[in-house]
Amino acid sequence: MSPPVPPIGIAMGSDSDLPVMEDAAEVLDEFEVRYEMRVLSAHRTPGVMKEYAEQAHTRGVKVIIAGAGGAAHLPGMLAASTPLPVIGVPVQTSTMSGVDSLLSIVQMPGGVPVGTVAINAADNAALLALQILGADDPDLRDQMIEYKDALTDKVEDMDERVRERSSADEHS
Ligand code: RP5
Repeated sequence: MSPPVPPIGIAMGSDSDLPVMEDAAEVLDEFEVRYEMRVLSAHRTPGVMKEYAEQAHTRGVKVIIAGAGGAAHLPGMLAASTPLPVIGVPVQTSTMSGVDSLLSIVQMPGGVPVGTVAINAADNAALLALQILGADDPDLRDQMIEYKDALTDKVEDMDERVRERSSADEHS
């Protein structure tokens, strides 16, 4: 029997996007949620990309995270051909610092949304994908609550350290 299809698909336009998209994979590893990774180019392998988008939900994928840079048409073109939620990650380019990718991904026409995170924020894309899955998965939702509690603890520690430093300065 073949293993079940992972609920999250991570797609990217080129393997040059991989260093950024690995951040999404790391978050999913942390939550022990399985994913599949593909290089699918909207411009260089449009047929393969369309087939992936059209079939993902029939195979059991539930959310697609898509990263691309420059013209960055991949997230939008996937969204055009899938009923699944697509989260776009604008990958930073050397020429325009990723603003080109961001605007390209975020400016979708009405009716074909792509949820867009900040430039290179593949980690946030993964967290959002987990939150979407968690809406219907109490264990995953509990893990997300723990994650957020840990963030709160971290910032409270920061606050304590900064406040200690300022009162030490006051008395020096
Ligand atoms: C986009 O063009 C890719 O997503 C990548 O960010 C950018 C450059 O691709 P390569 O020239 O590195 O293959 O399609």
